[in-house]
Amino acid sequence: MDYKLANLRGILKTQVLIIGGGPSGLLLSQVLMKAGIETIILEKQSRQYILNRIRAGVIEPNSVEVLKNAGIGDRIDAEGIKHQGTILSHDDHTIRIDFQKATKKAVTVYGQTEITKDLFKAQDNLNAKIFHGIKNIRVENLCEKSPRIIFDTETDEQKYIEADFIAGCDGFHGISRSWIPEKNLSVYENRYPFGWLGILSETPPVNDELIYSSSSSGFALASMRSSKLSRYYIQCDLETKPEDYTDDFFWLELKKRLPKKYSEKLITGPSIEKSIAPLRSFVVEPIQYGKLYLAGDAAHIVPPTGAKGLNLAISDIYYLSQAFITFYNDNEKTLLESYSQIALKRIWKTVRFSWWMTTLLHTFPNSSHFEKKIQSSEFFNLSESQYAMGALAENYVGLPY
Ligand code: RFL
Ligand code: PHB
Repeated sequence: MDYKLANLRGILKTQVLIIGGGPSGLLLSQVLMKAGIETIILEKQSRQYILNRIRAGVIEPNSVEVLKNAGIGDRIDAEGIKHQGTILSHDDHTIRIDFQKATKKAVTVYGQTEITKDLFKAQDNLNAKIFHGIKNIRVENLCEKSPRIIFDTETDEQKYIEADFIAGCDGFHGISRSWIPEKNLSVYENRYPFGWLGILSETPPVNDELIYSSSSSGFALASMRSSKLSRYYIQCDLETKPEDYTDDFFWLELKKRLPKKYSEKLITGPSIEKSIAPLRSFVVEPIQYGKLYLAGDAAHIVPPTGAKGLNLAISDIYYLSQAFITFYNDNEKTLLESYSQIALKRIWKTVRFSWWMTTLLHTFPNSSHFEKKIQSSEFFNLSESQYAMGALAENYVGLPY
């Protein structure tokens, strides 16, 4: 169907059109709909596909608060596991970072998959309009009063939506970021020369707190989803694929990399999911242009070492939703106009922390003897300084909004 015909057949209209139905897009829609603002979500994948993605596991208290205010706190309260601290190790030296002592706060272990499930359910209860399987999405009049999005539905029907605003919540590989002209955009990127190979296994976690372990064989992380479900990661080469690693190899490598007192009690079993994620830091500036507002991984990526990606997406949505709500309720544009500036301040502090945690704990293939010595010294400085541990705790539990 051509564009004019679609126009004649009726244009869909909404207040905030959201590209991407991952955690950022779903949460934004949920918060706005609860405030009486109309939304439509356009998502490339099926709901099942999104719910099968295994990603984040650690949620900051600020994030829990935002999720609760959005009306999806019940299951987090009932099933989330509160962690008051975490273990860091360097070879066989271990330290415990006590979040509670340093900040009086705790993080919650609750999977991104579960948050997404809770958000879909809450959105269904509000009769949210979510188009799945959409294709060929493009934009017109981005800097005018009513920008338009044109796309093909799952059944190849062309549709056409006019909105007051567009929220780009379509992740790192999404399209919306490319709608900002290159000359208006600064890109900051750091690619790390390794990835994380992650597995999920139906085995009890090796410890009741997470273990971030740096060893001469490389980094490893022992995490969990519940008392019966473990999530483990090992640093791996970027050129490899998940199929290159047998479960036996994974467990052997993990044992080598965890401190002895933990590896001795590691319970192994078949993996039920195995995937590789490359590590990078990436930020664009500004994260608003015309009527487009970017949020979450569409605007920035951090390496997962500080458990910050999803939490940063949630803080973006907090700022952006407040800005839309004050615009619609009070006809006040200040927060919308300063969204990029306000959100980027917290984004950069979190990018710094994630880069620092990554640099502290990973084996860098070409690092000099000097850099290796500095890395050890950084760890021992941390282990001997309450202030350094306090700074880590403060960042790990999440900086204030
Ligand atoms: P998402 O989750 O990528 O969702 C974007 C959605 O947009 C859709 N999309 C499109 N839709 C329409 N049209 C297009 N052209 C589109 N292109 C894409 C996609 O299908 C998708 O559904 O981004 P969002 O919502 O911003 O959420 C960000 C988080 O997913 C991410 O930051 C976290 O998973 C990062 N992360 C972690 N974050 C934490 O806070 N704590 C953690 O413990 C943590 N662990 C992790 C992580 C990420 C990992 N990987 C796999 C990179 C562990 C790992 C291994
Ligand atoms: C996870 O459980 O998937 C997880 C936990 C902590 C991180 C990254 C990922 O830093």
